[in-house]
Formats: sequence, structure tokens, C-alpha cells
Amino acid sequence: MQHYSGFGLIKHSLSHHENWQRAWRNPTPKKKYDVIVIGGGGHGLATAYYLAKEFGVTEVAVIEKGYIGGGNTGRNTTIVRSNYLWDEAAHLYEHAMCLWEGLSQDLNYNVMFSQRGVLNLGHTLQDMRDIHRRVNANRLNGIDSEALDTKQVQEIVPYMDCSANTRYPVLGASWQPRAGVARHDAVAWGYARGADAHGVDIFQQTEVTDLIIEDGACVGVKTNRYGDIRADRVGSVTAGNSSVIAAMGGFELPLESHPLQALVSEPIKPILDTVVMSNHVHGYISQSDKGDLVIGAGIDGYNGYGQRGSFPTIEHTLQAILELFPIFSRVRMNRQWGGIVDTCPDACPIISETPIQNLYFNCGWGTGGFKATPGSGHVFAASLAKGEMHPLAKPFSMFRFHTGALVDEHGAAGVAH
Ligand code: FAD
Ligand code: PYC
Repeated sequence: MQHYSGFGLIKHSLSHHENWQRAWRNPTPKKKYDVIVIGGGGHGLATAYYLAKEFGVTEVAVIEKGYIGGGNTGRNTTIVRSNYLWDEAAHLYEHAMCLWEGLSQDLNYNVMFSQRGVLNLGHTLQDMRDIHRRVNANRLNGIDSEALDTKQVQEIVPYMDCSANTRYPVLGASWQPRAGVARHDAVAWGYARGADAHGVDIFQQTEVTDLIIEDGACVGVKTNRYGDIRADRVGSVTAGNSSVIAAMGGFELPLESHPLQALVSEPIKPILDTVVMSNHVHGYISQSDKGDLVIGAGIDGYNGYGQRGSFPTIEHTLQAILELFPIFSRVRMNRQWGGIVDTCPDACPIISETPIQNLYFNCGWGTGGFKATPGSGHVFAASLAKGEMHPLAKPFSMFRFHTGALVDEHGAAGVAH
């Protein structure tokens, strides 16, 4: 197993409880902020952190209806990679990857970023053609990416069934060595602690119930706990609830909210020291540093906000995983859960101005936003600080659905949704 980057550089680390208490001090809201960030997931907290630390905007409030990191940030399978097909997406995710590489040191908090590599398997000739195309595109963008054959894959994952007799034989894979996993809740806590240290106010258990709009401009939010809170700019970073916030502004977003599920096994001894994903069989798996097998599914086809998913999807995923790893057939599963992901028609995010002045949205990350957390927060903070979209964000305007300038990452993202 590879070890966490930067471990030796961490000066001190608060316990979970101390973190919780610190983030929980729930300050009294000021009458007015420079920026309100709606949503205390990884992206919202990263936005607040970079606003204060990089752009000198410290009068920032993060308003979270539940607890920080309790949304998709704390529910995902933690895969971090930047091997996207199109230049616009590749640049954005690679920006995030570069920030991941220094994140534990930057936050002085161990986010357990572990660059153990990610394999995206190919099971058909067409899969392999797509893999070669994506690998070539990645390399042209300076992103580490290789196309491997069956034998090379088997060397990296000796316990996977790579024989020719399986229903979906492994013909090869794309391999990104710098990709890996991180500890998702530590990301939320690390950004929250960093933002707090720079003067950001974080309000948990506080729901934004409406936007305050005057003369076509957003001037604040209404909350269930503190009434009206005003700000010069408001950024919504609410993932699966983004359409609800957009409706408060009187416009629609081309988003669908779907359940996406994952599950973990009981801890077992180290057996898998990389990340295996398969578009074709609909499953992805890694092993956490605690020893649990971390397994994720495809989205459920129906829309919903229930933060739980359906049994048939999980059953299908486990069939897929067992096809690849018959050796795991007797491993007992421990916990299963769902998150609500916000998917765009072109499987790319929205980081955008809106029809309402001073109201900005960062959403639509769907099944793949954990990996983007530092990059998303950084470019959104830059945009909120300046009142002008960061160059890396510009291709992800919500208005691309009017002009047709979509960045279609369907399937190319290595997950089948
Ligand atoms: P969230 O963490 O969901 O934060 C949004 C916050 O907004 C929530 O805390 C919510 O409570 C709050 N909120 C909503 N409405 C309001 C309101 N009205 N007022 C105040 N607060 C509000 N991505 C990857 O890159 N790799 C993966 O391996 C991966 N696996 C996944 C597996 C699963 C099962 C799931 C569900 C997702 C997965 N993802 C993955 C996707 C990733 O988790 C998300 O894209 C990412 O975490 C989104 O972060 P966020 O901060 O935007 O959203
Ligand atoms: O985008 O890498 C990804 C991913 C993995 C699992 C869900 N999304």
C-alpha cells in the first residue's frame, strides 16, 4: 500500500470531536457579508476557504442546512482522477489534481490523499478504442495516462479475474498513476477548519428557504434560523438541491437529481492497492486504509431526493464486482447508503453566472464532483471575488444549454453515467 502524501509534514491534527465542536460554534450572523455560500459540502467549504485565503474576501458566511460534509461529500467513493476526454474538462480536473497534491500541507490537515492509481477497464473492442482515444487526449494535455493490455492489468491487480472465460473479459484498461483516493470527510473538515481560521462564519442546521432579490439582483438569503442575511454576492453550491435554489430565483437548470449508492464491506486484510472502475459492468471498487472494500454503483434511473437507493441497483453492482473478483464472494457487507447527485445532460458541471445579478451557481457535478473539490472551490472563489467567471469555469456556463456549446463527457469519464 502506498502511504499518504505529506504525512510527515502535518504539524498537528484535531480529533473528529474537536473539529466538530469548532465548526459548531455557530457564530451570530453579521447583518451583511461580502459573500454568502449556500451549502457546506466540500465545494462550498473550499470556495469559502479560497475566498478568504487566496482572494482576501474574509466576510464570508457558509450556510448549511444539515451538518458540514453530510451531503454527497461524505457519501462518495472518494475516487480522484483527471483523465477526462475534452480539453475543457481535463484542464479543470487537472487543476483540481494539482491542488490535491499539496492539499494536506496547505490545510495542515491530513486529507489522506493516496495516489495509488486508477484503472478504467475495457471489456470490448469499442471500450478499448475509447480508452486509446482518451489516453491520447490526456497525454496531449500533459496528464499522466497509459493504455494497458490484459497482462499489464493483471500485474497491477493480481486477484482480479482476467481470464478469457469470463462473461466480460478484461481486454485492457486506461491507467492514471497519479489518480487515487482521499478521505472525504477530512476534506470537509480540513476546508471548514481552514476557512474558520481565516474568519469565515459557518452556520450549520440553517436552511436557506428563499433568495432575497431586489431590482433583478440577489442581495441575500432568507433562512429558517436567523431570518434574512444580506450579502453583495451569493453562491449556491447545493448539489442535488440546486434546482430547488434555482426555483427560488425564478429560473430552471437542466439538472436531474438521482440517487447514487455505495456500500462498504467489513474490514479485511490489504488485498487491493489501487482503484478499479468498469464502465461496462457498472461497478468500481477500492480498499480503504481501514480495510473496507469501498464499492459504488451506477445511478438509479428515477429522480428523487431521498438520500437512499434501490436494491436492484446494488444487486447489479455486486454481480458486476463478483464477476471481476470472485474471491470477494464471501466478504460481508457492512453499510450501504445513497446520495443525491445532480446530473447535467452533458455530464459536466455548471459553474456560472445566472439570470439574476450577483447570484452564481456551482452544481451539476453529478457522480463525479468529489475529485473536483479543490479545483471547483478555487475557480468559484476566484469568480465570486472578481464578479467575473474564472477562465477554467467559462466553458461550464449554464448558458451553454442555450448556445449548444456542450462539453460531452458522457462515458468518457470512465463511469457509465
Ligand atoms: P454536497 O456535499 O452534497 O454539499 C451540498 C450541501 O448543500 C449539502 O450539505 C446540503 O445539505 C446543502 N444544502 C442543500 N440545500 C440547502 C439549503 N437550501 N440551505 C442550506 N444548505 C443546503 N465523485 C467523485 O469524484 N469520485 C467518486 O468516487 C464519487 N463517488 C460517489 C459515490 C456516491 C455514492 C455519491 C452519492 C457521489 C459520488 N461522487 C463521486 C460525487 C460527489 O460526491 C459529488 O459530486 C460531490 O461530493 C459534490 O460536492 P458538493 O459540495 O457540491 O455537494
Ligand atoms: O467520477 O471517478 C468518478 C466516480 C467514481 C465513482 C463515482 N464517480
